[in-house]
Amino acid sequence: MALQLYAHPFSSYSQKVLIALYENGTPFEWRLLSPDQPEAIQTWLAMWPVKRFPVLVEDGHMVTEASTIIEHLGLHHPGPVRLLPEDPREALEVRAMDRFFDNYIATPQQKVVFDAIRPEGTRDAYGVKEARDMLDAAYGWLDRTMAGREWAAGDRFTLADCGAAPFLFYADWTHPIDPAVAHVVAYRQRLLARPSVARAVDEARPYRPLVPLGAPDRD
Ligand SMILES: N[C@@H](CCC(=O)N[C@@H](CS)C(=O)NCC(=O)O)C(=O)O
Repeated sequence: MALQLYAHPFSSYSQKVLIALYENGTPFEWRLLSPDQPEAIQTWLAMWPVKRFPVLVEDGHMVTEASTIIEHLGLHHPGPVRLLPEDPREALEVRAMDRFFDNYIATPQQKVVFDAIRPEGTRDAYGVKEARDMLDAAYGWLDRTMAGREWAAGDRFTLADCGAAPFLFYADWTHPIDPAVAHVVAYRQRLLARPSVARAVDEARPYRPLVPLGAPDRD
């Protein structure tokens, strides 16, 4: 049975999985989580009441969390691009970088965006300041780390880059990356030039006006 992906093209975590699928040309069926597809939304909410996406379904089995989905694809649908190295020590570095991008780029970026769409009077200025400080700290650390690397964990594109691409893409909209952190700027550009990433970015273009704090006029 086909893989079914409950996701949305403009969502960063959905793009993380889409990039992995596109890297290996893995076929799948879209289950678009959009208001005009209420059946997909109902099925997804019934399966995963924490209301987070993407979710992958294979033969009735649900796989949640973007990183786990990508590991699942590597185990059950391997392709020419191995996104987790076979060597466990190398795989550990990939997982460490993947955690970095989820926890210290995507999480504070989402905090700033979700705060902006809260009703007036319920905003969390202190939390937003903390999130922006976290992004600055993360950009600084990443700049030093990427000084000697082409991709997040070394010279091969991996799971960690699948997340880095959409997270740095949107983080730069939300909390602009200072040109002084030149290795981060260059890495973001390398990611955008990768065909799998360019495809995910292109598919999200029609939805750009919906992204809060977005910069629809630039990549
Ligand atoms: N830990 C989850 C995070 C997924 C996530 O935050 N997805 C966002 C879309 S990019 C979401 O579900 N947002 C819905 C909401 O916050 O209500 C993962 O790794 O997949």
